[in-house]
Amino acid sequence: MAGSGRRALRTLPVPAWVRGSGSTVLSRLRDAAVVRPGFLTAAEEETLSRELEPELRRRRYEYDHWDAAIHGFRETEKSRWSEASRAILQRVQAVAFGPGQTLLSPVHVLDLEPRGFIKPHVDSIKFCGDTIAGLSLLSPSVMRLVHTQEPGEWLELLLEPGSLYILRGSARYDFSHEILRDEESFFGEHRVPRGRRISVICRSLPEDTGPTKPGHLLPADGTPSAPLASQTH
Ligand SMILES: O=C(O)CCC(=O)C(=O)O
Repeated sequence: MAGSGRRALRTLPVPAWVRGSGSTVLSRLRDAAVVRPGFLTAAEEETLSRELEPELRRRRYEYDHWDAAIHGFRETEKSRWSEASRAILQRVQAVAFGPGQTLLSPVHVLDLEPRGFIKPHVDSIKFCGDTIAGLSLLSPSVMRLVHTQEPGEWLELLLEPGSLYILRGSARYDFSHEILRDEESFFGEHRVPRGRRISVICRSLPEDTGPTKPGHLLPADGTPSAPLASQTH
């Protein structure tokens, strides 16, 4: 985003990375939809990107699958990480997840090309527990959350490169989330131009089921959908 817009946002008295339809929803979701800007140092961001790039480059971007929740993406599920990256993921775990929560393994890595976007969806409760935590790399983006029953209630999260977002509880269950396409990528009146974005997403396991494949979604209308990922695995 433009440097001047960024400076202006930093001066706002409310958390400048989260905006919403009203003070009630903002205060209700204060601990349920959290953005930690600058969670990664530039060096840590570089470590993750460099480690992910060769795996991602082997895959092709996918478009317009008939019921896909994502457009213009490639992805991988990664279990083996370098020591440096493991240390970063452990920091995510410590900040975002409680001691009683088990994380889904492997970690989901999603690469959106500049025109790529994620449609509104609620992660399936079959495959994902109470908490989703994502690191954003390379490009800023805007994540929009909309209440599934009260569409007038919404939040927007500004996700800058190096930031961590956490969705838990009501933000994860009662609100759909999406990553806006470039043409719609505004945080309030601030344009947030989209480039290629990589996200590294950790999820807790559903409390009462065993490990299973990550990335399965329920669209905002509640209809069971295809995996977040393509049908390819
Ligand atoms: O790329 C992201 O950070 C969001 C991914 C997403 O929507 C999801 O994992 O359900």
